[in-house]
Amino acid sequence: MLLLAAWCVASASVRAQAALPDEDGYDLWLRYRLVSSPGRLAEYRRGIHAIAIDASTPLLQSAARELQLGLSGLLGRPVTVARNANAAGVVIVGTRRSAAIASLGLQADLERAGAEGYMVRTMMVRGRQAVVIAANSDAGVLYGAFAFLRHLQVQGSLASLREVSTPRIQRRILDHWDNLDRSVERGYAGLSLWAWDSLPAVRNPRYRDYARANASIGINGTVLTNVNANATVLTAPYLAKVAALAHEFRPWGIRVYLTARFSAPIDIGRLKTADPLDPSVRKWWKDKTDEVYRAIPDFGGWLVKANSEGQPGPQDYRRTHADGANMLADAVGPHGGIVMWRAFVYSNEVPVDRVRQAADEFVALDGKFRPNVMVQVKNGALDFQPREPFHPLFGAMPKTPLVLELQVTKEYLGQDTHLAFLGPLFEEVLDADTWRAGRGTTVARVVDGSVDRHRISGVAGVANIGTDRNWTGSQFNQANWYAYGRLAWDHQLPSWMIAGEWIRQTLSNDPQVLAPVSRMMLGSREALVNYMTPLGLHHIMAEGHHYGPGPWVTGLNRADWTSTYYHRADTIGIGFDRTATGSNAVAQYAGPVRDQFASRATVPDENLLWFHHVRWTDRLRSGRTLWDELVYRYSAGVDSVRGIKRTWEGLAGRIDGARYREMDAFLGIQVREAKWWRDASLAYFQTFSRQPFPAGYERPAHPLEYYQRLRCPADRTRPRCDGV
Ligand code: GCW
Repeated sequence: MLLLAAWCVASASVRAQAALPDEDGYDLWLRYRLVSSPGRLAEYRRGIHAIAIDASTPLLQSAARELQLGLSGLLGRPVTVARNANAAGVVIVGTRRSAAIASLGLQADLERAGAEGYMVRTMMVRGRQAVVIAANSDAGVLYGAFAFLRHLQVQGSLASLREVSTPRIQRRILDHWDNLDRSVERGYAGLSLWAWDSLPAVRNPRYRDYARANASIGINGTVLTNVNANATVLTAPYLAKVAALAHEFRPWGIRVYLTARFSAPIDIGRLKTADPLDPSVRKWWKDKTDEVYRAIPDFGGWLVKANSEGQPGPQDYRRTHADGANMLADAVGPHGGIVMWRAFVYSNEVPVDRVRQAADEFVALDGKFRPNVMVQVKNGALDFQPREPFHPLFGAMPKTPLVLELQVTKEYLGQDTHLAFLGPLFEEVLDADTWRAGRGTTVARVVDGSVDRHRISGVAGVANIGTDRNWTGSQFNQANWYAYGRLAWDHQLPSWMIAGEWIRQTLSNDPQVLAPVSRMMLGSREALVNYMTPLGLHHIMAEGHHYGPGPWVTGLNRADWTSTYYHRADTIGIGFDRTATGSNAVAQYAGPVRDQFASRATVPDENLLWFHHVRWTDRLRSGRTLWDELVYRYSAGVDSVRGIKRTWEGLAGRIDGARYREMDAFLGIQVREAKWWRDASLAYFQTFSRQPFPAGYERPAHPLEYYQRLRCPADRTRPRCDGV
């Protein structure tokens, strides 16, 4: 009898859940579905009736439009704009200059909100309960509107609503590595969103949705073009197209930036040289920049990759990076623009250690840049690996504002298919302590400018966005775009909170979904580190596309593009000695950090093989030998992914079928490929260690040659690796 009752309940709830309509993910986290908690819905319906806003500017119109759209969806009834701010249940929205806000005595909160921040609060206004969204600028109001909607989407209480927030970093930018032929370098989500052929005539509604999504998480800039740049974008016809995009983005507070190809004066300007000290070159850039500002008055500035991986640059003329950056800075300076000059450089000669080079070249230039130049530094000194120690430049250039460059697109982390929530990776970098000005000189505080009192600050995320209906290639990859924006706004937000917000807004407020999906997401990056590159291993991916395992890759033209260069496995041990007995890259860190990494006694296991060559038989903290620990970690990674997949299977029926199946299929790929990574890597490293697999661990399914023969696709239009 009891059993029967339980069966009835179970089948009834499955029936109810089966009714969830399919979704394609297009709405991202701006998915304003009816509030699912009856209690909260009733509270919101009692407390929210109309919006009072003087939508006299484009940004305020955006705020009004979004509030109407969002509130109507969440409350399940139309919420309209009312002129009268005196009725109960009005959401009063405006800047401190608007009459409705000015009289409310909000000075203290508004002070804290700063230029771009906001305050959102439930309070009594002339004897009636109201919600107030106020800011010092139109952009602040827009961010406040999104914050209010987010609060309702996660079903927070209206009664206790009181939030004041201000961004810690000024320029919160997405970098698109989008080419003019619409291919996207390291893009795994279809084509570039920018349809250059049909611009400026056709304004795809997607441009606006892109801007809305960014504004909702506080992103305020976008670099439209690849750092491997094409000067054609600087010609008049293309500038008209860029201006059209800027026009679509402007009402959402998003500024446009472009990449400047250093040889543009030659490529499109008919000059013989691009020497930054040549007067004709300087004039060319000044004139070109003036032309850009005529088309786009709020143009943000230039992003430049120079003398790196074959890109032209000032060193072609025996000038320095500072000479190049300063020339462009002088051109944008009068317009209020900035230059973001990338530090991702490594020489063509292949020196002792590629990870040393950025600091070797840039530290001496500290203090030599114009005030409107920022040097843009990747989170680690190599290249967006699943885990890297923080880039030493963050602890070495006090006089230069540094932009932190993060990669949202997961070039080395399973690309479109593998679930790897990057919140914990971003957080790890931001919280890393450089010790440059004593304890607590974290990367976050260097980048937000507070340590050195810089007047400008910035952060950049290499976008994972394309024309795929779900924007990012996989549903879960949306969470990385979201996490990037939230941390760019406030680098103190913990990942678990960001994951929770995203899940509630995007998937479900059901606690039975929230807890397991949070666990899946928060453990996913560490799982990936374990099955790809545990213990500080790095750059052992297959060549070129960087998708599957390729620890055996060797003998390419450039040694520092091969795996053997990085892991240095031999019969004695494995790992790159970056201490004084090796490349001494560790000396680029401030004293306490250098000492911690340089000593085998104190280096964290996570970075062990990044800094040390370790004997196969040495014992680690766990008590296991290095070889046994490798087997253990690789296997733990695979087990974690299997666990993630099982957790997901338990959610069938609680998430709409379309998204459930898509994520499930990707997790199936991830389980197979995590095992492929483990088996291939261990089969290969075992040829050096010549140690047996410890008891109780699965042996690789195939001999090493099998994995070495597999040919993997460079893009997703071809089938995945056969035989994995
Ligand atoms: O991560 C590497 C990528 C290149 C990229 C380069 C860079 C845009 O493999 O595709 O080029 O870094 O950041 O410049």
